[in-house]
Amino acid sequence: MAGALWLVLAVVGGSLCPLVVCGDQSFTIDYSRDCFLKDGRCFRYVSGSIHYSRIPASYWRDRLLKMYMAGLNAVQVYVPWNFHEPQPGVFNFRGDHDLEHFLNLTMELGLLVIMRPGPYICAEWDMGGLPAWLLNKKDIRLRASDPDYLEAVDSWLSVLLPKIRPRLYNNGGNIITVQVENEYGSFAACDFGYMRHLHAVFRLFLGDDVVLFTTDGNADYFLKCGTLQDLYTTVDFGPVDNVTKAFEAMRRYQPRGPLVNSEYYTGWLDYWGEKHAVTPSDTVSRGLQAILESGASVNMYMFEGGTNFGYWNGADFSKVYKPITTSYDYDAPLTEAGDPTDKLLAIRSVISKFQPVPIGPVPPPTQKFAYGFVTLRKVGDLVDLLDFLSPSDPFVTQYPITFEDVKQYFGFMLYRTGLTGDVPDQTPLSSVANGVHDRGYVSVGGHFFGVLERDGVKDVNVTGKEGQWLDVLVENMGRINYGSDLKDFKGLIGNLTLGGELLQNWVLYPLNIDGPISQGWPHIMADHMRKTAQTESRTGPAIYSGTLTVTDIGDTYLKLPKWTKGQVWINGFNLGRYWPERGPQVTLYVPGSILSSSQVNNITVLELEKAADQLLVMFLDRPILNGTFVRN
Ligand code: NDJ
Repeated sequence: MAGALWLVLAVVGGSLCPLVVCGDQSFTIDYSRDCFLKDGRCFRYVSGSIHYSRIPASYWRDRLLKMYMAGLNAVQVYVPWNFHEPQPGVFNFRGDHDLEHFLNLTMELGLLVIMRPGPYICAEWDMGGLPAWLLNKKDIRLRASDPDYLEAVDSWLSVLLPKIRPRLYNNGGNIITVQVENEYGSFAACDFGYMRHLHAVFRLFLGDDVVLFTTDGNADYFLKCGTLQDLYTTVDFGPVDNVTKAFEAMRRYQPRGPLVNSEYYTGWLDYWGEKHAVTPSDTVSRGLQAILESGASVNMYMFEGGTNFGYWNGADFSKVYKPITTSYDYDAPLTEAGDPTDKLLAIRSVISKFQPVPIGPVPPPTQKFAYGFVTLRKVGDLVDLLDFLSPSDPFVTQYPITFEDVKQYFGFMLYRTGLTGDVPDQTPLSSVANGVHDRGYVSVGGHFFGVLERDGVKDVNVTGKEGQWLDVLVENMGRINYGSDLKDFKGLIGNLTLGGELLQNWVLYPLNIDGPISQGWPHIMADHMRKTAQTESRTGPAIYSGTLTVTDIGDTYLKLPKWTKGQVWINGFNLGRYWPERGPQVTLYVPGSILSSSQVNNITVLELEKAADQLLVMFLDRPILNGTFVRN
């Protein structure tokens, strides 16, 4: 009942134009009055960022409705290229990737849209949204006028932008503006030819009258390389920045037109091994008030952060490699699970001082369940399951080659070589050139010895006998998404030595763990087919499984007490990485949409280091994102 009321309000507040042409709609810029002109009237947007790729599709409407009820009149949306083009020329716009469905919902709910098609988006997303297959050409120059890069970009934009064009406001849709690239001024290449090329392609596919814009940090050294004639300049800045100064910087590059902060930070991202980032609600609302008082349009980044499911998290590089956590809660006004917070109410009350907000309560939090404990059992050590997880022929190579070399872009690959002599005493296995991207789980003869870590542990001592396998399971922890190190090759990108001796003659097993698990493995294996775990050992990479039965379905949070690090799937859906030992994130968000009340729910865990003695996991009704953290 209450839901129906919100919907009516939403439609009344929004555009009633269908997707077909609505001739009287126009969205332009009035340079004499320094404002956007919507249907001939000065207009300002108060927007929030939401990443559809970080939310299950069945929850999109719920999150958008809450954003509408919070008083926003627009949402800002990145399109991650690598989410839609997993292989060159192979596109995915289905299910959780159904961009057009998401855009239809924004339209139904009466929200305007600020599109950010990249092609680079940053966003703490793997490689800033660029597909890792671009690295097939090792010397490619990304975000620059490299012909191979431009060819891939043009091919992608020729698929994406025609989907956008009929949805532009001037064509009867709800997309008011479109961003070209993202914070290009923060990137060292400073290639105006590249930006001009993108400008031409955007114009070709979107037409001459849509407002195209750029976004950059609010300082000359960013704006210098990020702005381009004929693209409207906007800036980004957070609650602690000086609003006047930031807009003065924008004005040096965009003397007339509306003031815009394209990314006003409501919170911040988290790294594994660092403190959970929190931005107090009063700091956010005070800064927002100052922006709105200046007459500017604003987009709040993030309004709903969501989750880095699967392997989608990015990483930053500042002196060392710093991967982003699975949760992208961002301390945003809507939590990772889409629940309204005090920050949302404070923001709504600030907005209401400047423009009407919809009457009626913001929808309540969705129901959460503490389903309790589940005991898992060991399926087997990973190296004993290669028939299932790496069915094709392995690669044989004298020296290690990268994930990209074998077209394995995400997840894990096993690097194996035989010991050429006995190693009776503890002997260092070393990555001399810091070449483990990003973590290598080391075993000899099935016995686990430890972890090599990029920018961290360079040596692990091992012992073994001639002829035994030395296995290094390498994990890709997410590609760098910001700065000049975007070409972040994965795997063993340099040689390993054992006691100073260079290791050669490797056999590489690319692992496709998600494939079998999404088909129901290992749960569907008949019991007599199930290889009972060869060892009861709790250490080293291994698969564990269990089931959860529920009668009522809701969201829940998975905690893996005393487990160390790994990846979890429920009913074949990859929930992401857990790493409670490193922190600060302790629980994983489990959307109720992936659970079933009519069948058992299959839990599969890949534990990489050491499982908990009792093999217990538990489902809580609240998240823990600010647990203790341990720097590497
Ligand atoms: O445009 C960027 C956005 O996509 C701007 N940000 C955001 C931070 O959430 C996000 O990546 C920056 N990120 S500047 C880089 C942070 C490096 C410490």
